Amino acid sequence: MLNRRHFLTGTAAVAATGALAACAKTNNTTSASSTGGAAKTLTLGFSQVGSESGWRAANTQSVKDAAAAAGINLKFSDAEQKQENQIAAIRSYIQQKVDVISFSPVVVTGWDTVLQEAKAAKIPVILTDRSVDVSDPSLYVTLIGSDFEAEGERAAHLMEHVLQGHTGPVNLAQLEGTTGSAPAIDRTKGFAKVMAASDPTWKIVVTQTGNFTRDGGKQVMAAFLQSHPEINALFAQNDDMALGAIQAIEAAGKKPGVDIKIVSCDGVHDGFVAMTQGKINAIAECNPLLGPQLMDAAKQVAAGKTDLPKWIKTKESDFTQDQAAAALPTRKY
Ligand code: GZL
Ligand code: ZN
Repeated sequence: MLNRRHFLTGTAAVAATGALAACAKTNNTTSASSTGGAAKTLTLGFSQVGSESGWRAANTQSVKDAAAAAGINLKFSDAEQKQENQIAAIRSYIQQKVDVISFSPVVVTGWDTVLQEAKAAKIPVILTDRSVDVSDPSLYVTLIGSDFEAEGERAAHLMEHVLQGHTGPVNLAQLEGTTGSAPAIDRTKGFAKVMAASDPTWKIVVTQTGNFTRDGGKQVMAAFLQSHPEINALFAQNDDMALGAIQAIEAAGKKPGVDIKIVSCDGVHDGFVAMTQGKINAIAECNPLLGPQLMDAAKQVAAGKTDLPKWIKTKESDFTQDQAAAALPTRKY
């Protein structure tokens, strides 16, 4: 196998025999690769929240699969739900001079400084999944993610649907997502907005974070049932906390989906299975498959396009128990 130097000499020899076209093509390729002019592989630095839920696992897989399919060199880090780990990861991507930085911010605040460092380093930033509260919106190019306030409203409408024909008071428990995260803040807001306009006898008697994990949902729901035995409806802000709460409800000798109606967000596989078992009554889907849109956006910003929409909203829908069995076989996550 000729090494590169010999090969280049060979190419020059071909030029001498007048096969200019072949040589020009080869030279172009050679000269391009020797000057690095050929299409450079794009390097994307991605900081993921953690691995707290089935949604997160599906989101991570989507990012990795889409990077591979797009021929993008992905540097991936898992922050274990700690903001300081995400900030450190973003700083390391800046030092490595990646072409684009992307992350799903665990909470909405505390990003101005590190995003100003990325801006100073002229590295464009794309948000996925969750948004940030920053003083200067130019600190990121676009957010690819869901409308969480709409998800909260959708969940409340699903709860109305599930409670149709219910007589007597509705005593709601709410399991909130990670404190300070965009989904927790906005799902809470959206759910409350519809509740306020709904039947005044409905009230949220207790609300607390379960940090988007199954264990969190189980522990907090067990405590809820101790302090509020009158609970007959639960809004869990993700399926994993609903699945944990189901364990606590059953341990307390009650039937989830019957004695306590349950609506959650996400629509992961196990959430659909719980609906087919009659344990979750309805789910407001939150689509984790953001990878392909992220890679498209990364290629565009790397090519200098900066006029992307500030928010690329994710498409998603709602599911009730009766639709779950039919939908399950074709679910992608
Ligand atoms: C929502 C995402 C949330 C999911 C949870 O887009 O940020 O975080 O609802 C996940 O399952 O942990
Ligand atoms: Zn309504």
